Amino acid sequence: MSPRAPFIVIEGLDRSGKSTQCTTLINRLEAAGIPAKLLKFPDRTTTIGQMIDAYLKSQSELDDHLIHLLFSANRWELASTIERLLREGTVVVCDRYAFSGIAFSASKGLPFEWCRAPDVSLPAPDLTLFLDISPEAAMARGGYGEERYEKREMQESVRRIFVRLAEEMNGEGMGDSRSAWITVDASQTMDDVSEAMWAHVQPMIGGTHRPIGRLWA
Ligand code: NYM
Ligand code: MG
Repeated sequence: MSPRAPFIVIEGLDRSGKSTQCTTLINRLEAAGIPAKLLKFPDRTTTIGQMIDAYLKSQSELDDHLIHLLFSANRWELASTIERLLREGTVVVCDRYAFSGIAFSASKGLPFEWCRAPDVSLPAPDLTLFLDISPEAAMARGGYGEERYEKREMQESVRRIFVRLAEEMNGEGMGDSRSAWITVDASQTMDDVSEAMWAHVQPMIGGTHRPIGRLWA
């Protein structure tokens, strides 16, 4: 049986350089002759994604629980596509995933375990690269935009929860989740960040015979 491709998630605060680095990573994979597909959550193109987009732009008001479930549902919409791509040998790079879901909603005061529950059993990334930057440094990059959550205090709380998730993902008792979490210093130059990311991705590009894991299952 031919190996399946790895599933790679990029996480980080707003303005951590995630989107740029995701594109660079895809280009590098393709230059190495590896089929690769970039997905982004929220995926604002679906019907659910359009509801999320309107909420983020403050064009609609939704209960905190409801918007959390919509973000999760938006991942479940793509879950079978992710699995199919991996089995076909296409590396999937995801700009944000379930960790953003927990970090942002728990920062609004929803219970951590409640936030995790709807994402349990999603396809688990083989590698999560967390682009870590302080909210001050992120703001110095030209300030936050107009969307909900793009505020200093919110970003500080989100970062604390990402750090908690990092400890947990690398700790004992993760069962079948088996997802390596690597923190990358995102305050470095763009080139240094992409080099640091590539150093972790490059060894995986040959694929794996490990079955696709299930998040927190
Ligand atoms: N966000 C993203 C959440 O609150 N929950 C989620 O599950 C996901 C995937 O959406 N501030 C938040 C984080 C961002 C916002 O994402 C929009 P982006 O990557 O800035 O388009
Ligand atoms: Mg953003």
